[in-house]
Amino acid sequence: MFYSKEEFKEEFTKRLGQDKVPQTAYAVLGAMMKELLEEDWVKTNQLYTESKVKQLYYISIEFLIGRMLVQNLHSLGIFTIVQEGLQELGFNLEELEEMEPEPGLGNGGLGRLAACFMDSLAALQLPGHGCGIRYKGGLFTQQIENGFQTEYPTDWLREIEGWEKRRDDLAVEIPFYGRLHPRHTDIEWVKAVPYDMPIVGASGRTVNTLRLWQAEVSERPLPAYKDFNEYTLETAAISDRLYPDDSLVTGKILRLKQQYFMCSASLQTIIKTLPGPVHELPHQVAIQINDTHPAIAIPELMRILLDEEGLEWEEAWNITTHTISYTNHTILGEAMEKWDSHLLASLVPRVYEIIHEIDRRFKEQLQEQVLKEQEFKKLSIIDDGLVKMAVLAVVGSYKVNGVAELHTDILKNREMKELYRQFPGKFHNKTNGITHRRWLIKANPELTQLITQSIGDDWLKKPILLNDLNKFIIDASFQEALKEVKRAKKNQLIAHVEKSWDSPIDPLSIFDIHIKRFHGYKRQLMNILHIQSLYDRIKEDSTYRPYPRTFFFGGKAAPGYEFAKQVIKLINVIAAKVNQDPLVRSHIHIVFIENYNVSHGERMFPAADISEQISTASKEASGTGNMKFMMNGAITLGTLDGANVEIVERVGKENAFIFGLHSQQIMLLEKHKNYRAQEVIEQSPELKSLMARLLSGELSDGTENISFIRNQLVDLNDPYFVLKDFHSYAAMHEKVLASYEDQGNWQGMSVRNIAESGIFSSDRTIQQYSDDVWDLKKILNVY
Ligand code: NBY
Repeated sequence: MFYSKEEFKEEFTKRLGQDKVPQTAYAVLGAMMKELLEEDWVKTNQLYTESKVKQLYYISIEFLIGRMLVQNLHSLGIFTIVQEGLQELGFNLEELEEMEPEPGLGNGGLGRLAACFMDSLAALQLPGHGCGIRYKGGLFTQQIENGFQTEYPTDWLREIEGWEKRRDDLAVEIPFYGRLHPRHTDIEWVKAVPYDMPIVGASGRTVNTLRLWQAEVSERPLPAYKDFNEYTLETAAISDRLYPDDSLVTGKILRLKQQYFMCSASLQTIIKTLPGPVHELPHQVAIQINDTHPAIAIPELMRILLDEEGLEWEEAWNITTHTISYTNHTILGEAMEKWDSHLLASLVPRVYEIIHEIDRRFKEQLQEQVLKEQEFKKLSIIDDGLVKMAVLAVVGSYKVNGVAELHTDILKNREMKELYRQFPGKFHNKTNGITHRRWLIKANPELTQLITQSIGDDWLKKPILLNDLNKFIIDASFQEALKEVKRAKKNQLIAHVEKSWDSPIDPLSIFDIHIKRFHGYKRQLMNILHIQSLYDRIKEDSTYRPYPRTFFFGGKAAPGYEFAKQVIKLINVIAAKVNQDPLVRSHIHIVFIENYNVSHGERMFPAADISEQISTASKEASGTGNMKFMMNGAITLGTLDGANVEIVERVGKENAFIFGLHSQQIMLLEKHKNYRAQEVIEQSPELKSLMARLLSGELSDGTENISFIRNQLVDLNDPYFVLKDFHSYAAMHEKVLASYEDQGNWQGMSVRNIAESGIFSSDRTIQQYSDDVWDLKKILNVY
């Protein structure tokens, strides 16, 4: 269609006609790109079908893909010609990009990981696809009103035509409810219609598919007792919106419906389109379940194999447990999914019957061993009227992994030690990664250019080659150029933020950034308490005049998570005070980024000097923001938690700011229950004063409810060790300031971080999954 800038301009102008407004330009560009990738998409699919290669299906309740326009331009290799061509025609690509609604189909790290994996699979030319839900409403839009988070529905499907293609021809029917015996009757069928999104590989012509399912009313008859209106509403609700909870599991029937809907639709399709006999499934297909949300795929696959394919139990079980593998993303107890047996039995009676049988057989097998009662309980899939999805996921998978070395060790030695003892060979680690194409090449073209000028462009395809930058650590001119890039990215961020933030931001200040979901264990509270202590010190000590710092916060709290919402409020209250104080504001400044999402992230990671990764050690399974910061040259200020451990291993302790209790120490304190927050407060005059004023409401503006924070720190005995780690955190901040003064050393640290970040590309992660778990073969789409 077009191969040069001139051809692009000609075609674009022709299609645009007289309607030269940005909306039309966006639509025209989108349509041209869809046409451009269509042929490769069709060819990729043909190739996969005809060559009968093994294919991966990555099932996830979330895919936080972010905007696709510019990403796809990069992948198609036409970014520059389109950008320049548009400019010459009087359009601004950045402005057009802003028109694309943000597909926020995820909460945080887990959903974003799925999106990075899609990108890497296509880039590595591996046959792997995503299966998920086409939520009409993505994650809520956050607004800060009077300092409080308020939530508004997000309608990403509005107005503008997206990248997807509806496939009515591939719709399937999902069975809910009904009675089982003598056969399954009175079923309430729901139609699942796929919307396919192209995932364009960066090199070559691989275009994989992200298939998102939408729930619609079925044409099949309803059971006599069911009211049609009720049925219609219930059906639409299934793909209506994403659950905004990233940590707390509530046993809501709608969530279970979503899970089963997505799994059944995906599995039915996989089985229907198998190129060979069903007993060869494990050689033709790998299914990865992203956390336990799709764990119901295990009994659902059994159901299909038993009831629809007519296999015997043993063979069906053998096939299932050689096809499905499971990734765990959390050890937080409250995030472990447990479903009420009655709920499952009513919603998906046959599936529940199968779970029951899986549990019965597993327990029978366990009877042959001598096990303590406690151990037996831990190994039970059904226990106390609840179905423990993590146990089901381990028993029904051939591989189980954690997402960072520390996290996997904790699974093996603590959280899942009984299961690990039963299945030692199943457990393995796959440290997370991020796609350097979005988080470096797209988000930071300035840095990309500097790197390429310095080490050539092989690293674009082999990010591990970023290692070559190590030779520039003490290179003054490289350091100077790097500083220039950082300055440019800070100014771009400021230009973007200042529209909505009314106090001016100092581009020469240290940008200290804490962006992620709000949660107790992520300890945004520790950060803001520390800032308050800096404020106090500047006020009280006329000799303390620290180098200017801007503290950025961004992130959403689950709507029902009151404590997290009060922390957001506290940050905004303290921000208002700090930012309007003439003495203080030239030293410290606070910015709260409203409605933090992927697009904000793309502007923030490149502008950061300091990456706040301060979770309570052992609680953050991996973290992936830490990698995005590192790749953009920010230095980690963090605990030895999740993938921070591996980041520090690579860059060396001298190139990070590490503080706080270690995971072993935290776990011991938790086990022996001998931590006393009150004692910590008593021993520290600083904390004592801070806490007294905080809890008396002196730091409040009168509208927040400080009792949630009091409850957490005092009544609940500070479960995330905010007070315990406070001083070592504060001391490390002082070290940051001191280090920043030596710019030569600082820039060297920054180079070192970039140079070591290649290993954290999701290309590495995906290659490891492929080698160790999925056994995929690279397929070249040449024709
Ligand atoms: O997964 C995150 C972990 O906290 C983080 O450490 C890790 O890096 C990342 C990728 O492995 N977990 C996470 O983001 N979890 C969720 O967002 C989530 C979403 C939905 C539900 C539970 C958790 N849910 O119950 O539906």
